[in-house]
Formats: sequence, structure tokens, C-alpha cells
Amino acid sequence: MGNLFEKLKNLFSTQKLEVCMVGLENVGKTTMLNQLSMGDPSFTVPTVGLNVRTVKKGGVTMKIWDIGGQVQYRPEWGNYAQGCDALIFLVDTSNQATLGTSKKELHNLLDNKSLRNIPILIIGNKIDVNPHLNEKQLIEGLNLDYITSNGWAVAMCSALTGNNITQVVDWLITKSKKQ
Ligand code: G3D
Repeated sequence: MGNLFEKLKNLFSTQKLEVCMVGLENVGKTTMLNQLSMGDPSFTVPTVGLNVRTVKKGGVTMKIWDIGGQVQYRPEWGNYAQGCDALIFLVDTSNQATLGTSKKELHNLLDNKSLRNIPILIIGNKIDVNPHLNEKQLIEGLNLDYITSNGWAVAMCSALTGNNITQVVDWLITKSKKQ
């Protein structure tokens, strides 16, 4: 009986996920948000330095916060990330010159103790541009092996062409919660 009740509860409950998406300016966050909500009657709240959109994927209602990447917005990343279930950190793989700054900002963000257990998806974006960093170079360049308390994964994709976006969606779905 208990088992049946659990099954019925699961059937009628909705899965939800709140995601914070950050990264330096011009890495492709807004393009990614557009790509994720393509074909979805999504709900947008445009604000200066911030986009929030609700999209539904694989039965999961996802609220995605796209936070500005300019220097003045970076200290705010942690405040938004704290209330989220998952974090997306975008990097432009075609711009090796900004990799060091991305590394610094990622580790600054994760120094925040309240983000210790939040799962992170590192997106190596713009792989349609050549040359671009490969996954190994991205992992080394961002010192990801030093991130031990957060579960992290890497997805190499192109927000512009949609290449490998399913990898991003699949990762997000696995982080959803029954409500
Ligand atoms: P941001 O929100 O992180 O600041 P945007 O970045 O989404 O505004 O993207 C910045 C620029 O990068 C845009 O070009 C956008 O089209 C481009 N871009 C985003 N993702 C990709 C990608 O995967 N591949 C390529 N080739 N370009 C991408 P413009 O010219 O409009 O400034």
C-alpha cells in the first residue's frame, strides 16, 4: 500500500530545478539560454544584468538564472547560486586568453562555503570555432581536479549551433527534484 501511494505521489508530483548560469561576458550564456528554451513557450523576465527563464525539459520545470558576466556582476554570482540546485559555468573554448580569468572567477565562487555541495556543469562553449580548447585542456586550464567537494561534469558544446546541447539537458534532468 505504502509502495502504491509512493508511486501515485511520484506520478502526480512535478520535478523542478533551479539553475544558476554564470561565466565571463560574451562566453555565450544568453545564447545558451535561448538554445535551451528553443521551441518552449518559455517565460522570461528581462532585467539589467540578469535574465530569468522558465523552461520545461523531459518533464522537469527548470528555472534558469543567467547572471551578467561583467566585472561588476561577478561578486553577485554567489548570492544567486546559493539558492539554486545546480550551477552552470560557461567558458569560451575559442578564446584561450580568457581561460585564466575564468579559472580565477570559478575558484573565487567556489570559495563560498555555502556552495560546497552544489553540483556544477562546466560548459566548454563555442566548439564550432576553430581552434578551440579540448576537454582535457579545459579541465587542466580551470584546475577542475582541485574541486573536490562539488560534483562536477564537463560538456563541450556550441550554444550557437545546438551541437551537444542534449548533454546539457540530460545533466540538468538528473539534478531535478521531486516537489
Ligand atoms: P553572454 O550572454 O555570455 O555575454 P552571448 O554571451 O550569448 O551574448 O554571446 C556572445 C557572442 O558569442 C554572440 O555573438 C553570440 O552569437 C556568440 N556565441 C555564443 N555562443 C556561441 C557558440 O557556441 N559559437 C559561436 N561561434 N558563437 C557563439 P555576437 O556576434 O552577437 O556578439
